[in-house]
Amino acid sequence: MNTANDNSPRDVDVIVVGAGFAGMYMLHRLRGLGLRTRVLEAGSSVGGTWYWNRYPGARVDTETMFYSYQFSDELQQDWDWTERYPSQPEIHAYARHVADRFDLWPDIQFDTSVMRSLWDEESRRWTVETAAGEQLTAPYCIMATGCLSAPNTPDFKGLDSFDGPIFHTAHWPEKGVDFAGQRVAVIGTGSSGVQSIPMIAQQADQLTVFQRTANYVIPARNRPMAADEVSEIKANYPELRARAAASFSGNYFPGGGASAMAVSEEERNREYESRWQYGGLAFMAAYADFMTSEAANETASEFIRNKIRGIVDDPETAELLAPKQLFMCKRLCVGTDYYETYNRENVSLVDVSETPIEEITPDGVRVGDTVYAADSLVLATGFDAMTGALKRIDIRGVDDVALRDLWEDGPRAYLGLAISKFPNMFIITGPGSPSVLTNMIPSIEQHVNWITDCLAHMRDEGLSRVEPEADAQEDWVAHVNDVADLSMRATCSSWYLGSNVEGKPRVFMPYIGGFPTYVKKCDAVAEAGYTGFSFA
Ligand code: N01
Repeated sequence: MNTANDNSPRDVDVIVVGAGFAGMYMLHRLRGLGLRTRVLEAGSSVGGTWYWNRYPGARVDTETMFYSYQFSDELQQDWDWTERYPSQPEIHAYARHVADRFDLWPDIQFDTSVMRSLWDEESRRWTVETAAGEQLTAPYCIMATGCLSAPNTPDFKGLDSFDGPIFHTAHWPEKGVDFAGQRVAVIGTGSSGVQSIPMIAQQADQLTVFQRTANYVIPARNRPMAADEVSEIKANYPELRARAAASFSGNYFPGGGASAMAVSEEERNREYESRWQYGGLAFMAAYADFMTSEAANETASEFIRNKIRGIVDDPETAELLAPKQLFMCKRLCVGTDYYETYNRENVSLVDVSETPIEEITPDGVRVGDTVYAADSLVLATGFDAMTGALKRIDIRGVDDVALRDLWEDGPRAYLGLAISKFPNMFIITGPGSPSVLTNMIPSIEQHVNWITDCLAHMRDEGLSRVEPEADAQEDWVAHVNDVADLSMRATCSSWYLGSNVEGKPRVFMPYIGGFPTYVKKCDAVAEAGYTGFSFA
């Protein structure tokens, strides 16, 4: 592996920040345009989220035959996924395979955190500064920094005083952790907690889970991929990918009904049961009105609550695990033996919804007057989603305006792709694009393709500066908010809204108008000569 280093050129055509699935594909496409590119990556390998999130049980919850690149038919035909929902090591191996196959390594500089990115109008260049003080310049800067990449560590009183090790699921030690014989406390019951809790429970002597909000967890039904199933999907990839692209979330789910209220209770429950057995996120596609009809939503919610009551032996624990908020309002979780884990004698659940965690003490977690003893603490407390990774970099555009200040009341970006006052800068799957509400890899590919086309257009037209017009951006932000207001998804506390991070403005960040509508809009903008962008 030969990677970019201090001796590589410092002045290039494009700087890409991040070597996850977005940064890798962006590099590949930029090379195709003949642009000299340097990718700066904080981790020590490619893969982004699939490099950092190495906690026990980490695996994707989108069927991986579809959670994969489609830009290269050879790649999708050659690569064999072994499980319906591959684990982090397998996805990371896939990322490394892509880097090998397309010879990406020489242009990626690892262990390099970007601290600052400054626009200079006179030279029309970005200067990007790393934590080591290195400076690189380029006319274009592309932020492939990820939507869920800035870990959120709540400011628990006394956290530093804890005597044992503290692990964040999003920053897990590469060599793994052995919890054998230990008392472990896990804080957080989102997707990361849901996946890691059953695994930690199998190892630890005692596990105490601190739950602030119960989540809906659908069984994954993970299994090895059968050879004939793989070959059938591979043979039909173009058609299946097209079907996924035409669906609201860019996912391949078995189709459902228009309204849960339009069918009898018996029929509805048959549908729910079949999706519960099928497993995974496809449960969301049972009926189209879960986010527009409270009554429809309640039927799915109650079905799942009853499942929990049927699985969990202790009725009090079952009631604590039964979610109170709308189904799908928070990101739906997919798990393996999640509810079953609470039947183990070494696992206990502490509800902190009404009495919050007071402090972390040297030997445990205090809630009210009780200290729950722990030797190790696991923070499954999620991310400063969508804006965190960008705001943690000091990005300055025209007239030295700071992105952090401009976004103080919430993110504003045109199509979630570019930001007014930040010329020649693009963001991949930024706020205001469907991103986290969709299958991420197709969404990444769509953005990378769009940016590549825009850069090719500029080259062909002899242009060297692009920036969204302020009015077009405001119109798009207003549209994103209007669409969000139509959905009940924006009504409960969730990281989509920023409500998991103290002090973060409450703004529904992703575009909830659906993947096909969004793609059409982006294509129309490009076909009309990039309406809403000004060029020079
Ligand atoms: O983070 P989360 P995550 N005191 O924000 C709790 C993707 N992902 O890392 O809900 C007590 O969902 C917080 O409580 P509450 C996926 O998109 C995918 O689990 O805010 N608790 C919550 O329970 C996912 O949605 C995969 O009340 C506190 C938890 O910490 C997204 O990443 C796997 C607290 C955080 O849950 C984020 O998931 C993993 C406090 N002060 C992640 N602060 C797959 O593909 C926070 N919490 C399967």
